[in-house]
Amino acid sequence: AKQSGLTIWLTGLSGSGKSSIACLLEEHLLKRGYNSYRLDGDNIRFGLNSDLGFSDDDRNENIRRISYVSKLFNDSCTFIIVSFISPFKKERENARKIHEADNLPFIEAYVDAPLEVVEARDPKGLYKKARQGIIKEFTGISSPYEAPEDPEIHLKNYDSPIEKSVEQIVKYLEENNYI
Ligand code: GGZ
Repeated sequence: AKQSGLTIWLTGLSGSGKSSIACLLEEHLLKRGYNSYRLDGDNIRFGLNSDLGFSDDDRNENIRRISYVSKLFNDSCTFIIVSFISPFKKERENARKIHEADNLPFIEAYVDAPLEVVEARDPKGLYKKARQGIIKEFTGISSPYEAPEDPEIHLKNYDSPIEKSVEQIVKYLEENNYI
């Protein structure tokens, strides 16, 4: 049967592993023959959304545009994997509404890693700069992160290899007959 569209929406702090999970998941789905595509900072914040920064308003506009772009891809029967912090519950709920209004599955996956853990990782030194006040409005330090209360998928594998998180998502997709 021809696949229909769906969106897997990863949300979580900077450094929680969203991008790595998204890459590996995309690879897995492509190998199994599903048309899949990732939306992340590299292909959205540097292009379509290059006019946006990290104020609350700009983050909301970032997520609003991404919601509609992922829905458009869904309309063309592509599995979309979204990986942005998407810190605000209201905007994530709006993304869900935009999908569900067209009967497109919206699967929220919370990449749950404690601040202490991601701050200790700090591969790009961003948390350090945020603590020093060099980067303003940094999520988790000086800008809020509103954790999902009832996500479809709750990933708590921050001390395990990312394969484990990907397996958990794949299992969810299989159990719900999406793949
Ligand atoms: C949070 C920031 C900020 C601030 C730059 N706050 O680890 P990264 O570098 O590669 O991922 C972070 C990314 C977050 O962008 P998003 O588009 O996902 O955010 S949102 O959904 O809130 O719109 C980080 C970098 O951009 N970055 N400044 N102030 N992250």
